[in-house]
Amino acid sequence: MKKALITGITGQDGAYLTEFLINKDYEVHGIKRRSSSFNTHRIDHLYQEQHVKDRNLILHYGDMTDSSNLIRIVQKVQPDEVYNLAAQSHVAVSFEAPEYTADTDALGTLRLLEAIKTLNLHKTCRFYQASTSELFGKVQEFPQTEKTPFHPRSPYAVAKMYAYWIVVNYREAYGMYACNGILFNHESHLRGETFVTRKITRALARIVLGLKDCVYLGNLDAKRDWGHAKDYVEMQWLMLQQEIPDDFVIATGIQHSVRQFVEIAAKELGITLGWEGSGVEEKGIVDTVVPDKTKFHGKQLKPGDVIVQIDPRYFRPAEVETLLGDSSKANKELGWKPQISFQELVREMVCYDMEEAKRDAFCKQEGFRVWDFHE
Ligand code: NDP
Ligand code: GDR
Repeated sequence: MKKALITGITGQDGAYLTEFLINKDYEVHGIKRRSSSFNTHRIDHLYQEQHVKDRNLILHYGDMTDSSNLIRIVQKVQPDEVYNLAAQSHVAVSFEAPEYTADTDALGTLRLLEAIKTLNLHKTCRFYQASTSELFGKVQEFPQTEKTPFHPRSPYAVAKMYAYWIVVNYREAYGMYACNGILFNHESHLRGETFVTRKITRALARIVLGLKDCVYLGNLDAKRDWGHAKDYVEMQWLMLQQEIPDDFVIATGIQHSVRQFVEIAAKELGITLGWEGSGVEEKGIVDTVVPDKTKFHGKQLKPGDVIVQIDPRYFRPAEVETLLGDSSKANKELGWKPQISFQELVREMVCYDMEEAKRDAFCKQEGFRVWDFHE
């Protein structure tokens, strides 16, 4: 039985990858952070209680900022494969916490590689690094491939650029099997609630059910190449099963704007949106609405309702305006192709958030308090 160690196991990709590896008969070990509240909801369905014999999912407390802890975990687990998914992964937050982001995303990667090397596992243990399309930042070539020059535009992207090169360096210097997956944006119903896609699907569902009036967004014209996380974790595993380690771009090759994402998600809920104004004045206004789809206990959206507004607080000090990936290399060398379409992705997210919103609307109707949170 192969052993995999996943950092960032409690995140979106960590959850999909854990399920994928368990289905492949791996013993999966994950590093979770100590938190004042439960933080394992994405993997709770896979977790087995500590007293169960022959468990295939084992969690260890740890943090990418703590080298002795990482050494201890790697020593204990003796992994065949390490997937380094842990990161302060929010680009906007990285402008507010640049030092912590660098510590976790850049130095954290170095600490983990050093742990493997110090324990003399670098000839046997394979290493996957969660690299990112944010490395391309101010893009210099369309679409972006493994050969496109980097121009990072945020503390997050700069930290990930260090991580990218230190992985290449350990491969070249010590002959380690280490790979960068340069992944473009990938989403799902498990996506963190403050990333734009989930923020939109969650907010629209709540607006439709009368739990919220309006969603405030930043740059509606940013364009991204959005895929499904489930497709992308398969790729992470595939990259570690080759003869020679290499770096790969993973993307769908199709681009949409944030504005289009809002429109398509709204359509799934029976709403056609129109736009008025421009820049910070811009508003998304209900044009037509399918009555029964949005009716819940008397609340009814109507044409003219403003459900999207711009809040300049969501603009970034330096923006990545447009990203579009070309994953021909992964397609050719690894036989990888995404299976889930953009439309299916949006539908899945909307349906999931509608179910959650219905539950909250029901609780509210029965007199229970329902909380929203700051996005
Ligand atoms: P998430 O934000 O959902 O998950 C991040 C994970 O990292 C969480 O488990 C989080 O723990 C953990 N983490 C954060 N800081 C630390 C730390 N200091 N020590 C240990 N663990 C920590 O990200 P995704 O699952 O979406 O992404 C996975 C990786 O892929 C990240 O590295 C991200 O930067 C990268 N990436 C993601 C893309 C995407 O579109 N999703 C695209 C390209 C790259 P906790 O749950 O406690 O917060
Ligand atoms: P990104 O994802 O920065 O691409 O990083 P995010 O969903 O945060 O932003 C995508 C684009 O949408 C614009 N935007 C908003 N973004 C957020 N979060 N909130 C808003 O209200 C809003 N309005 C407009 C942003 O300006 C941006 O242009 C994600 C993360 O998963 C990274 O870890 C990963 O490396 C990259 O994808 C690839």
